[in-house]
Amino acid sequence: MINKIASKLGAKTLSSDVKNVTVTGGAGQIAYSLLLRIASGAFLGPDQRIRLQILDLPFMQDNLKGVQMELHDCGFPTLDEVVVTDDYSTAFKDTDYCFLVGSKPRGPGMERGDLLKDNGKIFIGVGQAMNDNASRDCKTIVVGNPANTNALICSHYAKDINKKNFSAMTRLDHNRALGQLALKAKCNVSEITNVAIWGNHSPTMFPDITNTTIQGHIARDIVDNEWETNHFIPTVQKRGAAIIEARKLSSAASAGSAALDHMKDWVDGSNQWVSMAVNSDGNTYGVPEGLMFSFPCTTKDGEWTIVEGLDISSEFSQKKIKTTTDELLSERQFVEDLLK
Ligand code: NAX
Repeated sequence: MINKIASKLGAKTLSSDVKNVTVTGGAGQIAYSLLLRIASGAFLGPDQRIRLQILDLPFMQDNLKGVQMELHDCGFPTLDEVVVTDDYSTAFKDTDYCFLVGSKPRGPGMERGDLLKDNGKIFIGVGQAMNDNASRDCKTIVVGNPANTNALICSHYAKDINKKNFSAMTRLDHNRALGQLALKAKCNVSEITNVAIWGNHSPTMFPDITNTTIQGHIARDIVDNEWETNHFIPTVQKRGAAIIEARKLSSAASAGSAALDHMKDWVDGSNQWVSMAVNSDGNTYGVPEGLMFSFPCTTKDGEWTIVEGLDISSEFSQKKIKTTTDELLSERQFVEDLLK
């Protein structure tokens, strides 16, 4: 019956199984664009039936019902069910994929430290709920800021789920870097390879084009050092603030799109480098063990692998990687009492 309906709507045969996809912060602006794309099949493909399990705070439930109504109104054949809730157990029940977007925004006069602690507490609850309810293979992206340290806290509390299944989003920074290079070289982003974002999703991140090629040529032969240092790197690092300045709202559609790219490439594999913040094993590029640190990665068969053997020995690279590493270490120290 389902497949009869699906073929009427132009879809191929739908899968017999249903994948559960959790999105937190479901009434927020990133989720608004992300949910529609997940539901449409852009994440798991046009044949995979999905159940969306969308979480937001109790006082956002009316807004969330509106989102649920819109999802029903799209008539996506891939969308089996839309559950909206403020209950963590319901949101994470048997979930296969988690997009952790929900978090408290930084308010006026709020220090970064306060944000770390307030949002850190949210991710304790999320980690525990995942541990109690989610599939043991559940793949997770943390989008809510400070994303790297939130992911660290979440994975700490989801103690029965492999740390390799947790990540934080630096894909937006990666995509921003691609966008800037394509504009500069007047080419298509698909003609650019081997871009890397190292470290934290914050202005200390290091967008690195040491190994980048543009239309098959070494990027640094095409763009000059002055542009790289004084335009490219600061533009990528401060793009979030520039979007707020222009739009009077923070990045939303591009953030949703990057979260989808990140998860899709993780699940499907990618023949390109992707940047994702993942658990450091302490043996890679001198990054201390246990930090959620953005590395250039490749993905295959549902697994990410850090690209190894890159030369980061120049004084320039070392300085940039140290700055972002030190920031992540200080963030971890700040939430030390939450990691007991
Ligand atoms: P919004 O404020 O529009 O939405 C956030 C939603 O989360 C709200 O509906 C809120 O009620 C909900 N929420 C808060 N606490 C929650 C909890 N404990 N459980 C469930 N839901 C909860 O923010 P939006 O623009 O969607 O941004 C979401 C997060 O993404 C922010 O932390 C933002 O800083 C972060 N970003 C991260 C990016 C990255 O590259 N890693 C880039 C974009 C974005 O800035």
